Amino acid sequence: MKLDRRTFIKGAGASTAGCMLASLPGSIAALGAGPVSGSAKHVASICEMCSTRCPISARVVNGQNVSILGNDKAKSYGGAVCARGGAGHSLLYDKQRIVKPLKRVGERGEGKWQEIDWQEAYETIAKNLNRIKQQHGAESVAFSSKSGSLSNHFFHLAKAFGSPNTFTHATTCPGGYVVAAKAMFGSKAKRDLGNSKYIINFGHNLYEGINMTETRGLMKAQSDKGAKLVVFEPRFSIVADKADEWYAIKPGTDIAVALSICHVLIRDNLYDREFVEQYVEGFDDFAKEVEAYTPQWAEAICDVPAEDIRRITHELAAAAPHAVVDFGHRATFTTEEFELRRALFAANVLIGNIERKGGLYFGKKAKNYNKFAGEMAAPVLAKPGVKNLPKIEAKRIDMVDEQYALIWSSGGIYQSILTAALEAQPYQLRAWVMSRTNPMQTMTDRAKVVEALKAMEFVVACDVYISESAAYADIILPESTYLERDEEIADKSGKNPAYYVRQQVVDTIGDTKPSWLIWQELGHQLGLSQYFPWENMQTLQLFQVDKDAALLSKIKQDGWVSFGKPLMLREPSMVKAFTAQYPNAKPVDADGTYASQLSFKTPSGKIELSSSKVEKMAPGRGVIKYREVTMKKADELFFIQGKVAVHTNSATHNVPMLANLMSNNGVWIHPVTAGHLKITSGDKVRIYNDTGSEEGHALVTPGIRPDTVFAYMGFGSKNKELSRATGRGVHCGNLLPHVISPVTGMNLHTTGVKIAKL
Ligand SMILES: Nc1nc2c(c(=O)[nH]1)N[C@H]1C(S)=C(S)[C@@H](COP(=O)(O)OP(=O)(O)OC[C@H]3O[C@@H](n4cnc5c(=O)[nH]c(N)nc54)[C@H](O)[C@@H]3O)O[C@H]1N2
Ligand SMILES: Nc1nc2c(c(=O)[nH]1)N[C@H]1C(S)=C(S)[C@@H](COP(=O)(O)OP(=O)(O)OC[C@H]3O[C@@H](n4cnc5c(=O)[nH]c(N)nc54)[C@H](O)[C@@H]3O)O[C@H]1N2
Ligand code: SF4
Ligand SMILES: [Mo]
Repeated sequence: MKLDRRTFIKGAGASTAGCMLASLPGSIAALGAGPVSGSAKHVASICEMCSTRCPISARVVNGQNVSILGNDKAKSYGGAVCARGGAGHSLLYDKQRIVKPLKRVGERGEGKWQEIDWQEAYETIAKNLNRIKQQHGAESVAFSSKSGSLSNHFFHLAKAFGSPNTFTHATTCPGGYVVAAKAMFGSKAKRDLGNSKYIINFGHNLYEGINMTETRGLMKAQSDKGAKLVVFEPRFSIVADKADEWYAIKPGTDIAVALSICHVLIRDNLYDREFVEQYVEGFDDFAKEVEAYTPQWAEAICDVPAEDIRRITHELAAAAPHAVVDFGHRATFTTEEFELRRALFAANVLIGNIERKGGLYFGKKAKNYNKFAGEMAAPVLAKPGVKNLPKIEAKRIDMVDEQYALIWSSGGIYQSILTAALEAQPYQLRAWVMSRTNPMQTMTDRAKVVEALKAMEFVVACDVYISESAAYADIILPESTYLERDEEIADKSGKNPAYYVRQQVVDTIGDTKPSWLIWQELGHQLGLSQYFPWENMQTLQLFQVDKDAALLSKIKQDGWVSFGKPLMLREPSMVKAFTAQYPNAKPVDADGTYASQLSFKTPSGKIELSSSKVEKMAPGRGVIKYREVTMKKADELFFIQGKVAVHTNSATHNVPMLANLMSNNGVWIHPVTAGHLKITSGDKVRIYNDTGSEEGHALVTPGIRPDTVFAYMGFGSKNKELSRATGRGVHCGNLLPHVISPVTGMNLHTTGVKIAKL
């Protein structure tokens, strides 16, 4: 193992400089790793190697190691895990994992730590947070966490404490399409890739950015159903490689193709007129707007031949309604994500694929599903919580502007923490408590994140590693890994209701705790005990199932329990199977569907292709429109990023098994561009812009546009404690400017860079 120059302080006494990282205080190595203990039988649980959170089945094998498989009961996941899911044991037993609370004893970010016990950690945090609250108000503390099972308890603590400033990763990832869907449909939408016969994909990287059910859906559509896949991607991704047609679209110009697809659908009378008449509000305004968006117009903007756009649109319409224009996932290509994702949804609306096989649909949670079934087809889970939470008067830092009103419940504008910390806009933030998030890598403008962390009076991080961001905390709280903890039952309903639960597989290593317990115990220490009345996780789970112990035990035993049959309201075969199962089901329409029951939580109750609500929030944006955006300077190259199959965001680059598979990201560059710059594959290069500068190595490939460079994200950590990841590859977040996009509040992952041989 490599020696590290930093000084670590163990217990009360300082260890010498140059101590082995393997004996980092608070790590397993410092404890001396013992044999593996836990369940020798398969335990059904949930993966957390990424936030797809697949159902798994795991056990300890011969006291030696942990085996992780998929759960056969969850058919849409195929009973499988991906490479990262299979590497959970490598995180669990990583000697660099933290297993004791740590207190900073040097400068922020200097890397000097002292092990402390939980009581001291809680007391230190409570003393500081309560002081800041007293002096400046609870709202001056920001709480941020990746959303999911872990964030509920954390945000409950924030509310009990009195701060409105809670943030998920929304504006770095799904916020664009979620906000667009809320504006148009009144709720989130899902896609039924597996049953689609024609799929148009705008950089939805499903064969690398894996989402088990969707990735399998795309595979199923392509291999079993013979679906045609058309991909618009600036680089030759694996999805592009598996496509029937690939167009190397100019970065950030997808909206022009999307709008011209809508243009052709309307002009050539290919759209589903009946569907539009029944369900759509604002069609005329939209149709008028897209009149100008011809394929020729789009070709000039995005380098996609007009003839192909026209032909593809005709093919799409011919396959409709079992066809889909995929609305993507990480919606951060431009500042106009709101318009792009709305335009993509609009194309689906025009072909009338809503609630049809292979199209878009809305989640069927138990409450709604039971209404259709006319009986308790699926249990409805109760939501644990307390009624008497304090009323918070302070405004959120990101909600001062009306245009952002649609974001509220999806996590806030994460990067607004930077503006509030550094410019006191709209007021000063003074403390940051973060859990399962690593903004230094994942937010953008790393230097500003460092500045913001340094400007804070107090910082707490809860993680499984000393992540790049945790390295700047005052107190680090070590969470048990997902294999060591129990959590609440989670709702994973899709076309029918489904539940699953995370369960402990192995005995807890070291002095770690599950985060629900951490936030409860901290709540007590903060003097907020009345808001944390539950005893333990079992109490919470029983509350969820209304004391139905048999149901709880079934969910735990099977690990995946789904109810009823998949239902899409406008799909005759599905409605038929549904009504055959439930004798008291709602009566069907004359055409044998529930089409007349389809309604939308928008002001008009219809799908809003144009929206007066949006016009009021953000004047000029009621109708979906093309707006030109400048992503780079004339003499720069586009810089874009994506996921790689064997790593997760910023989370796994230090996990030994995955670091062994891949520990560096080459910078993809086209041979012609490389030739001009005298760069050949493997050369050391500098990639730089006004935001930052990074060193890496070139990967010369024709699989990228000549005006674009690409790197897989999450590499190039600058934190010495993550020794397997430090300095390996280009750190993308260090090159991306701090931006808050209109309406969605999204940050931005595409920018301009220059590149030079070193
Ligand atoms: N430049 C650039 N930036 C991006 C992206 C990009 O493509 N390019 N992608 C964006 C996207 S899509 C997303 S979703 C975000 C994700 O960004 P984040 O929300 O920050 O999530 P991760 O990087 O997945 O993981 C964050 C931290 O969680 C810790 N962690 C892992 N498991 C646990 C656990 O069980 N408990 C606790 N307490 N901590 C744990 C990890 O060690 C890691 O430090 O990044 C975004 N940022
Ligand atoms: N293995 C793995 N799987 C993951 C994750 C992971 O980190 N690793 N993270 C999970 C998470 S949090 C998410 S959000 C999803 C992300 O899922 P996706 O959004 O599908 O994946 P990304 O790779 O982030 O980005 C999508 C693709 O967009 C391309 N691209 C960049 N700019 C443009 C553009 O202007 N136009 C077009 N058309 N394409 C462009 C990139 O080259 C990239 O291939 O993946 C999830 N699954
Ligand atoms: S996609 Fe892979 S890493 Fe993500 S939850 Fe599923 S198995 Fe785990
Ligand atoms: Mo994401």
